Amino acid sequence: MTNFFSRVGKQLDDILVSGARSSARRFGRRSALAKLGGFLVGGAVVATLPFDRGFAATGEKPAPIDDDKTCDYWRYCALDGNLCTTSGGSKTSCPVGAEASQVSWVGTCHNPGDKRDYLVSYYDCCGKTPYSGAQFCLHSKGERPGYSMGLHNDINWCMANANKGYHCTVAIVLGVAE
Ligand code: ABN
Repeated sequence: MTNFFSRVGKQLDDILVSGARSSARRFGRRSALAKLGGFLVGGAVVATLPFDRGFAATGEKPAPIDDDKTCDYWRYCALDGNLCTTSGGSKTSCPVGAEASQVSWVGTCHNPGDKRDYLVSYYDCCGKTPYSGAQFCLHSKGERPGYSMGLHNDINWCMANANKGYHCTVAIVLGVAE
């Protein structure tokens, strides 16, 4: 009887030991480390892929540089006023019922499309009240303090027109800045 119990006990031991070994092989420290290593290497490779992560900082995609309805459009670099593209006109023409100012402000803007600098003239469109839904932009590249009017761009250029009411601003490219 004692022999019987000791044989059964030995068989149970063998079963438990072999089960423990097999589970150590499957779920053991080395196996877990190997899997963790795989995840880390995979994560590092994905992190180095050349995705556009610009939106991560702001939470939104950057405005396209060729969208002339946004302040980021390249030729608006020295424009201080309402965009005519959002006031019923275009980037080069005043809306119906408004006329271009007699005088203007000139800036030098870099066009990332062809990597060249251009002289841009900002004419105000006059004779109409501003459109309430217009996009207002405040860019002052090249502007100097307003001790002299010609150095400052926060000016109503409709001042020389018969009708001095400001409506919006257009941006005319005059030529390449040498
Ligand atoms: N040049 C745009 C503008 C108009 C009125 C006042 C300030 C600036």
